[in-house]
Amino acid sequence: PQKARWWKEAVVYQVYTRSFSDSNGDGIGDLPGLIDRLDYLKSLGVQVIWLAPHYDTPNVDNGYDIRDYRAIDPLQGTMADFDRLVAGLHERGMKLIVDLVINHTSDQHEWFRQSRSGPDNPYRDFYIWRDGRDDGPPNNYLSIFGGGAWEKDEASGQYYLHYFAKEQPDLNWENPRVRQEVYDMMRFWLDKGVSGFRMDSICFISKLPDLRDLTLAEMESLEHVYVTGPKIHDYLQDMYHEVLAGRDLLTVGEAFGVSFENTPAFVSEARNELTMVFHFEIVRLGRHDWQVQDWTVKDLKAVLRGEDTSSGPDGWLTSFLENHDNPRSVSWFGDPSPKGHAPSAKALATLLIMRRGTPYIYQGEEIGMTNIYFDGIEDFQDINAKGIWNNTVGIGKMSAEEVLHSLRRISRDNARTPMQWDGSNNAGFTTGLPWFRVNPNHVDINVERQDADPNSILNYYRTLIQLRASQKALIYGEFEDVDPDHPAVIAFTRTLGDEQFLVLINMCGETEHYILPHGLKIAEVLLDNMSASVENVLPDLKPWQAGVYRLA
Ligand code: TEU
Repeated sequence: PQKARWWKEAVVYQVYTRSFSDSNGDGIGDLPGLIDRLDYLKSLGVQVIWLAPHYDTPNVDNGYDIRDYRAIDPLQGTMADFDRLVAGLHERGMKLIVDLVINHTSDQHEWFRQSRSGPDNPYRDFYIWRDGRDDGPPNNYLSIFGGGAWEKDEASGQYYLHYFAKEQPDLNWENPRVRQEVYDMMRFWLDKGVSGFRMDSICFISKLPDLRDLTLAEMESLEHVYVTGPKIHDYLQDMYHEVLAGRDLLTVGEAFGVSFENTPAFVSEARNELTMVFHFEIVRLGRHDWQVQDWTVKDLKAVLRGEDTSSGPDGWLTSFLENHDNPRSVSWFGDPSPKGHAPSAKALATLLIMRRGTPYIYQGEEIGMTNIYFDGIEDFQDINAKGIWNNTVGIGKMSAEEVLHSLRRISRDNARTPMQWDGSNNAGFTTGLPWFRVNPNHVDINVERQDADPNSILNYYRTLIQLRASQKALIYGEFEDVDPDHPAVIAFTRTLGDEQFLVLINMCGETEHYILPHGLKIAEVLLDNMSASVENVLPDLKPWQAGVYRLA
């Protein structure tokens, strides 16, 4: 049985500050804007906010390029605003976790300025410098954002490693001084009252010791190689003992590339590393890297079963369908058309909140925000989209139409359009000119309208979150897929002791004639997005019908 922990019971809400709420009319979301919305977040029932990087940054990758770990990005506010945010959350019985970006810094970070200034500088070894090979880089590593992973520094003739953009040089975790600096910085934020960290790209921090060349297959899935550094567990345990121990924190690691089988080593409570990780198998279902592929509901169920095992016997796991790096779930897994929008968003919400694991809601997901249509490459803002474009269309490898077709569907920009608060100009996000275009569908899809409508997606979320909080079995109960082979319906149970619930989700826009397997029978409807009663939930599941039921 699972040990009771606050971070297993909580529902987390991810705020991408830049696109959440702008208080000063400069068109960029900020901390005071977020503070203004805390009552809204409280009303949703979430207990924890995951804040996007709030640190001083040149914003090459929207804050994932940190220039100063101990200063606030002036576009987002001041240290006093940050302190007010923490206080405002604590007053409401809520907690804050912050984004911890420690695989790399900005190239404008003081450590890198020093490091770059020459091979003898005491900070040289804070980053990963190597001599070139022949006339090229030290090896054939590629960047996750496209292109090579080495940048030549003309002054010294050496190259530095960057798994992401060239403005994001990777820190050298081998260097104990780097680790001590990072630990100090983590203590600084913990002392300010934060309750944990979302650790960006954390499984990439240990590099492969020989920096050998990648095989062709490895070049196709870099994340699977970059997570195999032999010291990753040493570093995480060191960090735990130096910083995290005794503080009762939520620590969630981004585990892009870590297999389900290898996950218990990260999340086992006995090992003292992380409390949970994010896997990307679900959000990346139906694509390889940035190219779109087919997916089926059976594939999705196989991933759900696999991921459920990834906690191992004494670890925990996350549930999420969206974040700031992936398209909107209603556009990817659901049906964003007027007819399918609300029912499919509610069906997905049922999956998100009712499976086992701490749920993470991404801002706007709770009102069913959708992807946005981009006409051409000039409409994209994201450094990743531009990288993909330059490495395909830019070098004549693919046609513009082909690449645009994919980017429209998968681009990270889809998740980064401003939060839709109301139907007014700029959706109530800003009084100024928004940094990124507002989705025109904000006139229909917005918080104000859904708040007033008892049948809205937003109010369905509120009910789901309350339901989860009220039933231990929906938090700690075991997950069992009771119908792995059905092509359209997800059916699973959550069981704790004598308590057992059934969750049914019709994942398609057609009526499904459905008979429960194993002679199971529904005795009570706890929640149903079509307001069905015990007598008529089955045998005909309506398009996108979903709900939570007690079994007879
Ligand atoms: O993402 C790291 C990561 O491995 C991916 O999710 C990646 O961003 C995506 O696959 C690109 O298509 C984290 C952050 O979440 C992301 O926003 C940052 O850009 C990245 O690290 C670098 O810090």
